[in-house]
Amino acid sequence: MPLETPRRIVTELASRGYNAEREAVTLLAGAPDSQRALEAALDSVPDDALKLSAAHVRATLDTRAPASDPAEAATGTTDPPVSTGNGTAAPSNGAGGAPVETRDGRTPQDPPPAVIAGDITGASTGTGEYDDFVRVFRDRYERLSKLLRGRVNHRPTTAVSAMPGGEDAAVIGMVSDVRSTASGHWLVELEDTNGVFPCLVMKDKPIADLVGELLLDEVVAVEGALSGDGNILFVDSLYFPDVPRTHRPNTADRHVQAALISDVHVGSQEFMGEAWSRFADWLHTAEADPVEYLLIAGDMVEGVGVYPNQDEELDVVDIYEQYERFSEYLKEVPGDMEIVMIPGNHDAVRLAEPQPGFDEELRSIMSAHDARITGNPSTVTIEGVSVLMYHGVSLDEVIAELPEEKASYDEPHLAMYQLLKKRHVAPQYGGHTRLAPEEKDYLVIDDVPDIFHTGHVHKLGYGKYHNVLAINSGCWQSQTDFQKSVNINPDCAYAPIVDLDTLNLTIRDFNSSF
Ligand code: D5M
Ligand code: FE
Ligand code: ZN
Repeated sequence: MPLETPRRIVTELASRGYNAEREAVTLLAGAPDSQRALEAALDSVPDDALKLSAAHVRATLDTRAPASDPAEAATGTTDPPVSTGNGTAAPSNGAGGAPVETRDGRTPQDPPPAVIAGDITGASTGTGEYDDFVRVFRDRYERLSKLLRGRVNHRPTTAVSAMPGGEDAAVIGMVSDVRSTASGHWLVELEDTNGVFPCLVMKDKPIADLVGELLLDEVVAVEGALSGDGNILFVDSLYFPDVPRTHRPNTADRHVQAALISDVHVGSQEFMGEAWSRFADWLHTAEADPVEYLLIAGDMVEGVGVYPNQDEELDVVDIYEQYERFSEYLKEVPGDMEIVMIPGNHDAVRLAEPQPGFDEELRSIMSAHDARITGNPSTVTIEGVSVLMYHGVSLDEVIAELPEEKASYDEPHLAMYQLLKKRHVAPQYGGHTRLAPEEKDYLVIDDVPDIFHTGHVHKLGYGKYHNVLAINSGCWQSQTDFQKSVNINPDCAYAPIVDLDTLNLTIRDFNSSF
């Protein structure tokens, strides 16, 4: 019966509070009496251990007894067993005994740790005062204008105001207003650190189409000619900070994969526990052997009081219990995978962005898997590939503000392209997206990532923008009453799997049994 033994082992270990390495499960599944082997292994684990390692199992298994065929038992397939390092190779690898542990407790098979940048956790200094907002917007302007300076020969708005009419001029500014004039042209006000300058985009120019992409507070550059009186700039060209078309993404130098998911929503009545377990079971199979990383882009739990009347659809009403439950589901995931998690708007951290990672109390609840917990957004580098992880609340805004063909719930990756183009994960301040003013603007995309990973809108969408792989990862929560009322059809129980060596993507569907 496919997967039954490993699945039972994983479930049993999880119910007893243990998370297990894939290889440990494979070894147990291959033992002549799996149940006895499991008991023996657990007896041998130190009291404070949370993870059952292959070394623990091997130490208690009588490896001289002929095991049936661990690879087959583990995968449930009849394919010829491939020596993947988690199956037949392990008990007979000749090296013998437990793998050597390095000083930090990692074994040689463990994936190298992820490197994290741009994490606000523990670095928050903002007090929410007016001055803090001035500072963060100034920082945004400084950093984004730097990206535009090579493209236009701009001057400060005060200098442009002093120029005689009719001359060519360029301005780099934050969009402070966009409105249409009586004759259907567009008046765009750009603000820099000196002042504001009005720019007119004529409706019959090809660039008029770009005005539809503008969001308030984003930074752009314009070029054109001043009016006769010098009071307005007639725009000929409009530039976004953007990702260079020549961008060449980094790739891993070995075959290794990452699963990119989000929006688990444990604690909601609509959380799809069975689909989750199918996903976790699959991760224990030989086919998933290269999947060494699991990235979760926010909304681990359903939370409480996030939306009006949300309590009517809660399965678990206590927020800590929701995290306990989430932690149990996380234990089903192979213990030797490296997990990186950022919070979302349903999680128990401050709502304003940048959001810090989970606090100590929540970390201790989710400690079993030793996941890397970081802020929203964060850039995580795994195997040399940088992944910008952002939950995605601003996507609602981008989709609401932009024309359907430029961003929609059916094509959420197009909205992600807009964020890359604006080089900011949440350009518009004051709508859905709340901003916590910090020392600097953590939401600026300084370095172009190789992969951009978001969630939040519960729709699967992916594509490449100037060679950056953008993935919006869907969810593990079936349609809620609210979503039904507004006609949102979520994409549930899909796991996008990225080859880090090629950046190719495979979508795995866990909606039904194998
Ligand atoms: O949000 C999932 C998606 O559904 C996201 O696009 C927002 C939208 N959503 C869900 N519930 C509501 C309510 N009550 N009001 C407005 N928008 C909503 P998530 O935050 O991940 O549940
Ligand atoms: Fe969500
Ligand atoms: Zn969300």
